[in-house]
Amino acid sequence: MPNRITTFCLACLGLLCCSVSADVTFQYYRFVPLQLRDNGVSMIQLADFTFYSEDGPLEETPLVTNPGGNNPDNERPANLTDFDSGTKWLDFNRQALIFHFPAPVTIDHFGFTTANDAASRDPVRWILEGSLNGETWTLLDDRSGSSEIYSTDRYASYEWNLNQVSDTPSSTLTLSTATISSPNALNIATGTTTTIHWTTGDATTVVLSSQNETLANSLNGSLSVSPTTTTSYTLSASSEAGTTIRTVTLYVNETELNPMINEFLSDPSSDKGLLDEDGEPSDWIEIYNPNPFALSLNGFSLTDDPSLSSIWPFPTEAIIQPEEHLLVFASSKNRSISGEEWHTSFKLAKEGEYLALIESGNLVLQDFAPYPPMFENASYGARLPSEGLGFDHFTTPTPRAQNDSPPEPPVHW
Ligand SMILES: [Ca+2]
Ligand SMILES: [Ca+2]
Ligand SMILES: [Ca+2]
Repeated sequence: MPNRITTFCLACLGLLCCSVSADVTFQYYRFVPLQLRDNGVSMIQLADFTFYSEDGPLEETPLVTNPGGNNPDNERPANLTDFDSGTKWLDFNRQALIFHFPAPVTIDHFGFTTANDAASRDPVRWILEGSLNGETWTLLDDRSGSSEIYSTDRYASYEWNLNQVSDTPSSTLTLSTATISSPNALNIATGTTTTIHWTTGDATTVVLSSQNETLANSLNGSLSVSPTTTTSYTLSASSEAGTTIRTVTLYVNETELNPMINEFLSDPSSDKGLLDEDGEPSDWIEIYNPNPFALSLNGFSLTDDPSLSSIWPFPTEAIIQPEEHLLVFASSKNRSISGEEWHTSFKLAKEGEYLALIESGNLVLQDFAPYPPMFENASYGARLPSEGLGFDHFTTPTPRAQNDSPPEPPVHW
């Protein structure tokens, strides 16, 4: 039996809404077919039926039942969850499917794959419901009046949004001073004026609070605060669809650790690894912020010049968020526009050369004088603290992410 799967771009077809996803969590899902492609047919079939979270298909396998159904021996409901379009479920009676998961699962859409032969047996109108107990059902997707007819292609996969589920409120929460802002956390000296800004969308109730004290209830706004000790602020935006919560922390007089060069790569190959916005392989440098609060990189520079006379400064608006791994391409393309990809004015020599992170006034915060020879597509980076201090070669580079464990050095290194 053929096992070809065609997946359609549903954003193009308008079937799957690609805006903010609306999650629901249930232990039972019930698919009730209401009409097949050929309205005179009572025999339904599908090859696969899949539930998706934001991260992709769910890994949990539900128990699938088809109460009142009449299935041929080798075309049982369990064939729907084997991720094999060559096996199918067929029901002569066009009854509902119930998917019973071992525990509640969160989904934001679902999909199915059509089976072999008769396209007349494809469902074109249905409802999908969710339940926590298998008895009380909530309508999630209602295609009872649908006139959308999809392709008659066989073994084609379709994904469907939940058209009865409202999006939970959107919201933003930001801390800012005159020089820096962050949606996560800032560190201030006592007395620094700090402003909390917030916006919400689709919310009916908004509470900005700190230490169980309500500070504001407006949908959007800003508020100046001046705590004397480290304080967290929480924005809770609610509607009938649910509640969205965001939290920011204002650290006061915390010790700041310097940002650091955490990893770099100097010998990229064109057939694998990271490409820049021009689609070209490039050297790169990863900067890490070890603090739980954002830092400004205004005044910081990178250089490969041991005399420090030729440097590449970060944009004045540059901010590195808490524990962020920020990437700068070392391409010599010299680009430093805020909000765009950053490229130093120099490249990194693979035989090893000088590299430094410097602060204003040519204060060298960290340097390699020089770094050792590099290997193709291997990076050089800081070991994880659990693996001891110092730098090592990594055969699996991790741009914009925590460094991997370094491999045992091969004999030829
Ligand atoms: Ca199957
Ligand atoms: Ca160089
Ligand atoms: Ca990394």
